[in-house]
Amino acid sequence: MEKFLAQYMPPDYSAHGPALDQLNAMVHWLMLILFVIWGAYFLFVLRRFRASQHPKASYTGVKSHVSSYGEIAVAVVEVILLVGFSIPMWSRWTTVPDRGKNPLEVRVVAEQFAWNIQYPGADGIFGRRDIKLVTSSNPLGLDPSDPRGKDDVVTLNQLHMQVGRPMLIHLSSKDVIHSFFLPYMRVKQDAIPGIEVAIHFTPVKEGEKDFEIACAQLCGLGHYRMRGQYAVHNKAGFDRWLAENAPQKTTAVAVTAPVPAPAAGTSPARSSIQPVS
Ligand SMILES: [Cu+2]
Repeated sequence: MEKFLAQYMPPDYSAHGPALDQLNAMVHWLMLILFVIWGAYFLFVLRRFRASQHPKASYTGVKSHVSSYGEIAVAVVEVILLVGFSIPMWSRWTTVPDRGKNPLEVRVVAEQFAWNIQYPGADGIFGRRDIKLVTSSNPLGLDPSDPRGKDDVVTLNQLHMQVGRPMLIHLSSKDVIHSFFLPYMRVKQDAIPGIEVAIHFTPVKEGEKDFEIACAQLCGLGHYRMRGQYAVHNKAGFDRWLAENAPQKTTAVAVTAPVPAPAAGTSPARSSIQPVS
């Protein structure tokens, strides 16, 4: 089943991906078994209670307690699934990697129709953001007077990662609900206005070909072109990228070139480099 499904899935580049694909295969098996059993039962009932044998309906119904026991059994299985599997998995997913694992922290702020991405820079601390400072040339509302933000790297639709290093993404949205989808990383999470959701995963293979950030939530007329790219580098490659995109001494925030260029008139126009002072 897993091999069969893999033909229709993008290749897997993340540490948690194989477990997720296995679960996907298990759910497909379970659904297939349920489908066959219920389908057989349906056919049996159609024949057993056909109108030619039973011209008059019985209004007394079943007298035994078999169905009650069946329902209790289903409830017990569901409690086991919830307490034994779902809650531990949920807690694993919501426990973010601690500082000891040196995660690469990134802020991703979705908007119609782009992904704004902020790296904390050399000091490892994000600059202050204020919604009052958001303009078309400062999409994240970064405070230019905050010294911690001076070294922050801001990109549009470009996410760069380091192989083997956990990613910790703080995801939010400026306008409507979007969904941050990295198919090769087996990551999908809604971006919700007013809420910052932390997601984490570890890319385990280098690559960038066909890596696309997709918006998986119909979010407006330009939804189809709300795309970004991401790349997984080795350490040297990632450090080089970060150094190349680090802001100049005179520039508080550097923005790498947007790719693909937004169509005219449908998105706030942005220059490729945006000095904020
Ligand atoms: Cu969207």
